[in-house]
Amino acid sequence: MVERINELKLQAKERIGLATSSNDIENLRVEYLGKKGKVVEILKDLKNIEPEKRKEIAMVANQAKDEIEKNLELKKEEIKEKEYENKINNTKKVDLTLPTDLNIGSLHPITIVQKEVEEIFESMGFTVEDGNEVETEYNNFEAVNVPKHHPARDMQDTFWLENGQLLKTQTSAAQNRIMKKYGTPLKAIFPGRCFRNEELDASHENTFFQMEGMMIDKDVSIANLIYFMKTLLSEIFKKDVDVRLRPGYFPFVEPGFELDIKCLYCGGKGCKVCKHGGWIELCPCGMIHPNVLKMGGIDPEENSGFAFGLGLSRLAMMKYGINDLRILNSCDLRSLKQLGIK
Ligand code: FA5
Repeated sequence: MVERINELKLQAKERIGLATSSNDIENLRVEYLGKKGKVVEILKDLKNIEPEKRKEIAMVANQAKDEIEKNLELKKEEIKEKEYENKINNTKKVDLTLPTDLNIGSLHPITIVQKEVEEIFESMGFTVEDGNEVETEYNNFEAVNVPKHHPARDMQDTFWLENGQLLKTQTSAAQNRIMKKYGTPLKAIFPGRCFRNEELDASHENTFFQMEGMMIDKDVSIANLIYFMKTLLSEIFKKDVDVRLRPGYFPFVEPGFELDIKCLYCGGKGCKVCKHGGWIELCPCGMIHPNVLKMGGIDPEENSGFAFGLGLSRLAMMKYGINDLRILNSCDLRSLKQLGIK
């Protein structure tokens, strides 16, 4: 009987060696180790063996069973690997490094301008910070010195959420959080999407981009503010552009200014872009109000600073000579092509 068992073991080994698929392996497993398999058949005959020899033969049979099991397992793994390799070899290969002439899209003009402005300010030591789109009423208004019922709130018709929060109307909403996070000295810009329930026209959208900037330290003055604004505009437009600074009122700055740029679309003659005034409001700014510094945890006796709220969408509009801001939100790829952006 031991001979029969050894023969069976050898036969199984040979046949397992010849198997070429997972199916073959499964069939062999059933044939040798299944309930009605060859190993069980032999074990059935144990009852006909004298009891003294039975134990020894049972041991040989079990060893044979283990060995067949092990061989099946090893072959199964080998076949699996081969099948995987074949699958990979037969899959169509794509060379991701090949050049393509497909129309694969590009950055949005506002994003391009935003990146440019970020680089300019980073080169002057400013960090770029993030703001939220959903904001608390406190951050958007109260922390920038616009308490409830202040008439300045009327200038920003706001989208309120049912939970009492709002879609931020201005990037100034991040001022308080950033002052508390970094303290002084502080040099930061924070771009972001803003939302207002506006009457739409060529220079007003309900969803638009601003870029806020703040510099706070000892002895920061209006001269610093004008220097940074001038550097920004000459770097962006790569040519001298006419700007004017006039007094402007914002509760969070004192004194406050409106920085206007001569309409690059009509050269200042007046058109629908500049509402026939020849100038476009681009970047209100001013010296940060002491109340705003205090609310941000900064001592106004020791420090001063400037803040500005650059209209990024309008800047992109001027830079690309677009005569209607709404084109930028239109998702019309033809307009990108016209701007020379592929
Ligand atoms: C503000 O939003 C102030 N937070 C800016 C500021 C910051 C002042 C820090 C002082 C210190 P204003 O509402 O004017 O200000 O908006 C700022 C700029 O955003 C505008 O000059 C304009 O360029 C742009 N802007 C405002 N409303 C719209 C709109 N509906 N569509 C497109 N651009 C807009």
